[in-house]
Amino acid sequence: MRFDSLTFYEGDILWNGINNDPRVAEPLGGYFTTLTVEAHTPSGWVPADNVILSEPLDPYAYYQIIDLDFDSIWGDGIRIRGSAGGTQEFTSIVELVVHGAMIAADFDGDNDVDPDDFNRFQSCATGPCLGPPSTGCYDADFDGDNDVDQSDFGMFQLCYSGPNIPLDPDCANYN
Ligand SMILES: [Ca+2]
Ligand SMILES: [Ca+2]
Ligand SMILES: [Ca+2]
Ligand SMILES: [Ca+2]
Repeated sequence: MRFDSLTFYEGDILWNGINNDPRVAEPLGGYFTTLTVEAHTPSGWVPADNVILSEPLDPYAYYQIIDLDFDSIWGDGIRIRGSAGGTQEFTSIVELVVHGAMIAADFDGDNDVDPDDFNRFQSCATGPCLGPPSTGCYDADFDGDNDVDQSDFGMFQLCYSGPNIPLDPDCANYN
């Protein structure tokens, strides 16, 4: 799938009494000094380019909520990585919200619609009114009528781009 941005929710930096109130004492840990974004691709974890933080990482701030914007990146997983600050070198996070889009027909999430994706589609085909699709194949039922048949294939064809040729994100707008 395509990842566009994420939101990092920092957790409790007073964890287990290690830190005192950061307004009166320098935090011993619980914060990142750097933050990068990586997507999992067929060639491993790849860093996102042009990551922009909505506010700077601040060791003295509790529960920071930071939006990270970056160039769209394709993969089947996403993670943040960073260096831990302070002598205790721990970090804290309560939630990570990821924004992106599943492009229908690009089943393997590599930003094209090619024979690899077709093989997946074909293995899911049921024929007209012969649904429901088997487990794990619901995303091949593009028109949502509980089968994977010629009408779904027609939609697949609209999105076909060829190997390593970027797909048209609007091909998914079938309605
Ligand atoms: Ca693909
Ligand atoms: Ca049908
Ligand atoms: Ca269908
Ligand atoms: Ca491909």
